[in-house]
Amino acid sequence: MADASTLKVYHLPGAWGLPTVSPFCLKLDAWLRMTGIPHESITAPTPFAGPKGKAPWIELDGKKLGDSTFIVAHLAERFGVDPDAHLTPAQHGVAVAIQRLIDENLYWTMVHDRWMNEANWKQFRDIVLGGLALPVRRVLGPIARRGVKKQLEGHGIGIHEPEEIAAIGRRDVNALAAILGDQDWFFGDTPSTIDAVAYAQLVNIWRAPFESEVRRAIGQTPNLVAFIDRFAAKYYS
Ligand SMILES: N[C@@H](CCC(=O)N[C@@H](CS)C(=O)NCC(=O)O)C(=O)O
Repeated sequence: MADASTLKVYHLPGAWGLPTVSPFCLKLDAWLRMTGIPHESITAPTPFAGPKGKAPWIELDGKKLGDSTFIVAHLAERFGVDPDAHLTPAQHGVAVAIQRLIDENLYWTMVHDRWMNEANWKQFRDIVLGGLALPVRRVLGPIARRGVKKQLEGHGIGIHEPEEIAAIGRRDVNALAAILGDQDWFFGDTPSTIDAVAYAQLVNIWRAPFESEVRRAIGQTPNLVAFIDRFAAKYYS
């Protein structure tokens, strides 16, 4: 019987063999696998019940907490785990910079490809809204899409042409491939939080059967494809 000290993790629905199509939700899921913290995983049909209206969120000790980065920091303290303990201060700094590239930039190129490309959207809407009854999905779909278009414009990436957005995404992918080089993990032989961040975003682009220049770019970087496979084999086999 679950009590308040049972960690409940809420995430958006999954597809393509992934537990969730949200990179932020998958980041948290991957980090929980990395750290072995026991939890109950719950699929939410929308992010609206989260304390910030976004997924993922958790419930623990009678409180709700949103934002994958805040959640990771809170859980690391609450459960006394630190998969980044072996990093130097400089590596901690680089990890923040890589995470910004992934969460605040590369993520939005994926959002553009999923939501704004007509052919991709026709497939994706039934996945991302798949937890809702069909009549609700039909009403909510166009409203959600308009909201995402506004978010893309607010971020800034949405004012660009599709080819320009593809170039931005390609540059991020190539930067990640160059940073990883021939290492197994972003900081050498031992995985750390940034590997969960990178895996969650890259696999969400790579596994989705969508038309995407950024996906093609990942396919052209064998070390990133090997990294995705390595992470999946270690934590999701
Ligand atoms: N900074 C947040 C971002 C979370 C986020 O943007 N989640 C998306 C799903 S991938 C979401 O819930 N979007 C709904 C919306 O913006 O309305 C985190 O790290 O958790």
